[in-house]
Amino acid sequence: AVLQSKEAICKRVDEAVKNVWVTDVHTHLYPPSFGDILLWNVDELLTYHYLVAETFRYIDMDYDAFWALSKREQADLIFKTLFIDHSPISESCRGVLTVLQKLGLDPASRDLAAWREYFDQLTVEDYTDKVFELGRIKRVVMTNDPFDDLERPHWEKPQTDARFLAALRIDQLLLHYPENWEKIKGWGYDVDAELSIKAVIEVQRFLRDWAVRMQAQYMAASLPPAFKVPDNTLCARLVEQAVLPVCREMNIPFAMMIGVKKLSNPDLQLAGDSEGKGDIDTVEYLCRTYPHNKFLCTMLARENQHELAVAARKFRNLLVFGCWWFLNNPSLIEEMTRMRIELLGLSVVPQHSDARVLDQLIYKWTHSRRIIAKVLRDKYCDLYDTGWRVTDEEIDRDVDKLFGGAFDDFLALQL
Ligand code: RAT
Ligand code: ZN
Repeated sequence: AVLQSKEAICKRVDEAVKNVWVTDVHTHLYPPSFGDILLWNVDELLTYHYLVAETFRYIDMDYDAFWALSKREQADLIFKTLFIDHSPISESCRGVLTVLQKLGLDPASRDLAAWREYFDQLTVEDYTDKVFELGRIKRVVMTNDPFDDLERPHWEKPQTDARFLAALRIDQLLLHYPENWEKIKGWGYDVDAELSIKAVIEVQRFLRDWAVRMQAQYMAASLPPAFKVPDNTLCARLVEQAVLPVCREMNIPFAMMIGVKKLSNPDLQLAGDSEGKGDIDTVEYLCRTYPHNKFLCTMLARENQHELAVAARKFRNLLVFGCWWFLNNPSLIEEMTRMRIELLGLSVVPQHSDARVLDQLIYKWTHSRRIIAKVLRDKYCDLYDTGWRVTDEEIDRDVDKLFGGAFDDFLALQL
């Protein structure tokens, strides 16, 4: 039906965004069958590395002393520091409270012991169902690293939980080939230190084997600000000579997550990475030179966002996704989502969760849905002012695109 007022439009947008089942294109989650490497519960929520970094803003404890604490002790300290000694107004702190609230626990109680008891009574299988239901999550794409000794054994047999799709993560190959080529050789691929032509063919075979085994939706890497192609580096050669040919042959995208300065402060461990501005010319070079390859891209610097959206206007083989990591904050999500929709319409994936802890699916999507709905309300109301009229079905269709449809279309695209 045609929507005849702005009030009706806003109501429909809110409903559509609240109800849509999400495809989350980048997470660090695993199916329950993978056991302990799937993180969940309130202690994991509190010890999320975003909160660890924030805690060190306030405490003078030695880094080593913090890392020597048990997980539960770390969680206690983080809770005391970020929630009791100060009000939890940062986005990551607020996220913990949204999760508790949505689970039906009472944030006002400040009763960490009671919250722990709640989680102690759950099985991971039931809890996974519950989180997917509460968050209205259809599917999540994982981060699957064949170099991870804890994860690799789980791929000896096929993964059958259809809610969890794989992504072949290749940071270790692209950025640490000198440290890793002997490992690859040990797995039966005839590679060498200098990356000879024969080794390139073998790296291709390695990538193909893993992409097939995992049924990878895409290959992905998190890359430094200085990531540059073409270049006479092992990384650039691997991208052009091994990754892109196999991606093309399998018609899967290469996802570039550009702008991480790894271990800017090593004492913070996983929480120690920083960000820097990346090189958009590399993204444009790749899209132009490999028009039959597909590229997913997200960049970590706010300063890259406009040029990245412009690049996507130039190249249909580029799909921009998510407000990554330090950008996953309400003010920046709103700014980026507005700009992207203004430049790219519905051909964008506005958000991914990057959830490392299962429970985070709940808050990351609750918070993001609200902001995306706000932006959409404005955009449809601006349309209304031109005299154009939309139907409720059209709003549903558009929302579906933003929360998964555009990603599915891109995966299916044959160039
Ligand atoms: O957002 C994060 O949790 C980061 O630590 C990274 O995992 C980043 O998203 C990545 O995938 O490298
Ligand atoms: Zn990530």
